[in-house]
Amino acid sequence: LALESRLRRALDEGGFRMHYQPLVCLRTGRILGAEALVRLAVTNGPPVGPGEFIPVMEDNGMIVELGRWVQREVCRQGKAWLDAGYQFDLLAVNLSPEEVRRGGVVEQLRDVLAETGFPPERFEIEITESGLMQRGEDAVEFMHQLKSLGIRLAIDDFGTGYSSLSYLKRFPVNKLKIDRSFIMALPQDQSDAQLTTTIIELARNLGLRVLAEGVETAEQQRFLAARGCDVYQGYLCSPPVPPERFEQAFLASP
Ligand code: G
Ligand code: G
Ligand code: NA
Ligand code: MN
Repeated sequence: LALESRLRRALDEGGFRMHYQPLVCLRTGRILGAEALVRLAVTNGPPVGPGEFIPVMEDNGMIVELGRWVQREVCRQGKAWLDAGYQFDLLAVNLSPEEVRRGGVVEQLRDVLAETGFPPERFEIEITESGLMQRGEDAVEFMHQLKSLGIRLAIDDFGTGYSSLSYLKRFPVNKLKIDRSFIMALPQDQSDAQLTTTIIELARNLGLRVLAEGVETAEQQRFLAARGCDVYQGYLCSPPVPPERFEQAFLASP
């Protein structure tokens, strides 16, 4: 089946799944929650990751429908975990700039939160730095609308998108996620070590939480903890896993 028809069918017939990657507190080691990442179930064809199918869905507009499903599924799952007595601080989902451009996201999220009863203060939206900077002034207004729902906002892939400091000050965000490309070569690479240290200090000076993506070694974890980074995410703890696995391995038993 051609990729586009496979994606259409997956939307119509429940062929998408969410996986959850733990977010780990660098001070205490506690699991704070998860980033939810979409997966295409392996039926009718070879495995295809979101890095491949998200751009296709952005081009043909299916991203709007996928985004709605992702938000509803994560809120539904999160509410079920809370109702079962599992504790966590937050679940995060990605929002593509193309979903934002096509409109209706704020209303859609308001509906999903109301419908599922998931507490908005435990819901985080991740938007890439480049996606925000493309939109300039509009992004400031859009983020204020999202904040008015009571949710949290994170800037994803931070360090890759040329945010001006003046925008950063005006974006109503809670967290910076340092892009994995800066973490990869830590602690040996001098310039990445400098950059990472500077981003952590910048976040702290602005009163923002700061998370390091793509942490794979204990050395990287120690480097980041020593510099006051709040949270990490990466294979050192776990790759993204199915909800049953996340619940069993990472959520405190109710
Ligand atoms: O999980 P993985 O590393 O394969 O993700 C590849 C890319 O797909 C990442 O950039 C990630 O942000 C994006 N992605 C994963 N899940 C979602 C989703 O639910 N919505 C959007 N818009 N992007 C996603
Ligand atoms: O673009 P975004 O940051 O939303 O995407 C997260 C992506 O990073 C996912 O595809 C996830 O599978 C991947 N990822 C998560 N942790 C690690 C890691 O420790 N190493 C590498 N190489 N990739 C990771
Ligand atoms: Na992300
Ligand atoms: Mn990222």
